[in-house]
Amino acid sequence: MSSSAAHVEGAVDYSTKIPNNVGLADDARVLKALEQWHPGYIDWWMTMGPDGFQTSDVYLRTAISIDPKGWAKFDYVKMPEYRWGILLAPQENERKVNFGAFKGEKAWQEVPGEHRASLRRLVVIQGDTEPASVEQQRHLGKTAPSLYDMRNLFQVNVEEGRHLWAMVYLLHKYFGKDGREEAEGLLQRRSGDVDKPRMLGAFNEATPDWLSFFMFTFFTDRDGKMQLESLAQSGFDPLSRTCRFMLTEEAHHMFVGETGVGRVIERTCAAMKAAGVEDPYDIAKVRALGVIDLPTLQKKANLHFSLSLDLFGSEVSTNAANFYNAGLKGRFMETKIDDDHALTSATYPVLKFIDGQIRMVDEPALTALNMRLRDDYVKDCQGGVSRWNKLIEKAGIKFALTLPSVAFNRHIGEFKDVKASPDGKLLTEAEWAKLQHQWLPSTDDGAFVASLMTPCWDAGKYAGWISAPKVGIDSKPGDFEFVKVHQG
Ligand code: BYC
Repeated sequence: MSSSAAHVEGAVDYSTKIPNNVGLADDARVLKALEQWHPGYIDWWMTMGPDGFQTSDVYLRTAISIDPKGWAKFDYVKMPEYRWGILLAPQENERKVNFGAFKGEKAWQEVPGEHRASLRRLVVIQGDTEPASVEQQRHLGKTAPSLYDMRNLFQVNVEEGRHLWAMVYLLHKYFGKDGREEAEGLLQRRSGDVDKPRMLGAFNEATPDWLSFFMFTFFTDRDGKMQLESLAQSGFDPLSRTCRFMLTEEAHHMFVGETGVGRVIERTCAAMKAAGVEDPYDIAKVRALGVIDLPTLQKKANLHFSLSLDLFGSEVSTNAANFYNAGLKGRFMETKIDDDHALTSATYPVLKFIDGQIRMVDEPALTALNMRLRDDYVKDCQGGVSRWNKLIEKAGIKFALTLPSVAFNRHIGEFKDVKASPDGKLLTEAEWAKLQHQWLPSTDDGAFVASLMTPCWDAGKYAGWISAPKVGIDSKPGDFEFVKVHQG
């Protein structure tokens, strides 16, 4: 039996240097290409991955199968020894192209020639975000508020690394020489670098503290979810299968974000109650308790939400229309939508800036696909924000977090040239300059949050600004040593 038979059962073949369920042992060309890419990746991981923890033993989850129930194996691993691999969801025999001009055709197992450049671009953009986020988060281990949180950070990081591998596999397997060059480029660009920045805006921003990390994993990883859901609809079957498996990992990243912010809220509310502080806007009093005031949480949410909205591109986009028409990138839950899946005559309401006003106008549904995906995203975000508000309500504090207007603090699309308040009121440049720090984190806010970022690495202990989680990872008890740090 060939070793590739393993992937039929959904198990992962560990016999090659690169664990996989795509039969790499029988695909000498791609195996060799990936083995040649491997040292560059490790070099990138050692220089740009988690700073200071490469020899630590981390209680990590590794995928050993793609079976939804049985794929996670937990054990202590040194991160550079993590088995990054190529994992695709199982192939569905009768899968079709489900939307666009080629709807009804058999899903493609090879890249359709005329859409090669578009497809490569989508894969490269997706791939570029993965190492970018690891770079953005590389300093956070040093200020981890607990070993539990540190472990979650590193889990997210190794999985983003694996998502990079997933895209690099597609590039090597399906895009020949230019695919190889793009795979190299993914190791060359750097988050925030002036000369060779990462491709999308939000991935060049700093993640200076743990509150930013939690907001990032809540808001920006959720863009990841929406984009992966859309790519999982792709008529190019290997991309669809790759994204479907990535989505199973993405869920944990958003869990880290939502529960992370939730635990900050719980701790703040508990400290306020214990000290008899009722006014959430009495920032000095709340901060004096060593916890993060709720208005600062709102500012961080405003920042990360608006940066993440930019990741959807322009509301009206011919790129998006072309991707859809070509069967490359669908809508969120495409196959569950009840319409013709061609969108040649449909319209969709789009919020635009017209004659000095923010107005809703109908646009052809095909060009409005970014807007539609963004609407789905906003709904998804709102669910999490409402859950946060329940925590505040339960504590009896009069405060509610809100999502700012989609016109607030934008750098891409309809609203990039206007200034608007979080409630969507248009402002002059002067008003914006005066008021922006009421809505976005100021230098002082940053310095205050930074002042709380002192490491807390005793097993079972948590920094004073965040509460303990309800349950440990892998049902481990509260005092479990999630990371054995061993710093020299
Ligand atoms: N920054 O028609 P337009 C994730 C460019 S996150 C810089 O407006 P389009 C993750 C655009 O490339 C998900 N440039 O937009 C999360 C185009 O350039 P060209 C990542 C931008 O193309 C956390 C021009 O503006 N995956 O996985 O319809 C941790 C006009 O484009 C930006 C994807 O994004 C920006 N924000 O949509 C780890 C999926 N926005 O072609 C991971 C793949 C637009 O004129 N990408 N531009 O040079 C796509 O589907 C689309 O490319 C975009 C943009 C949604 C990003």
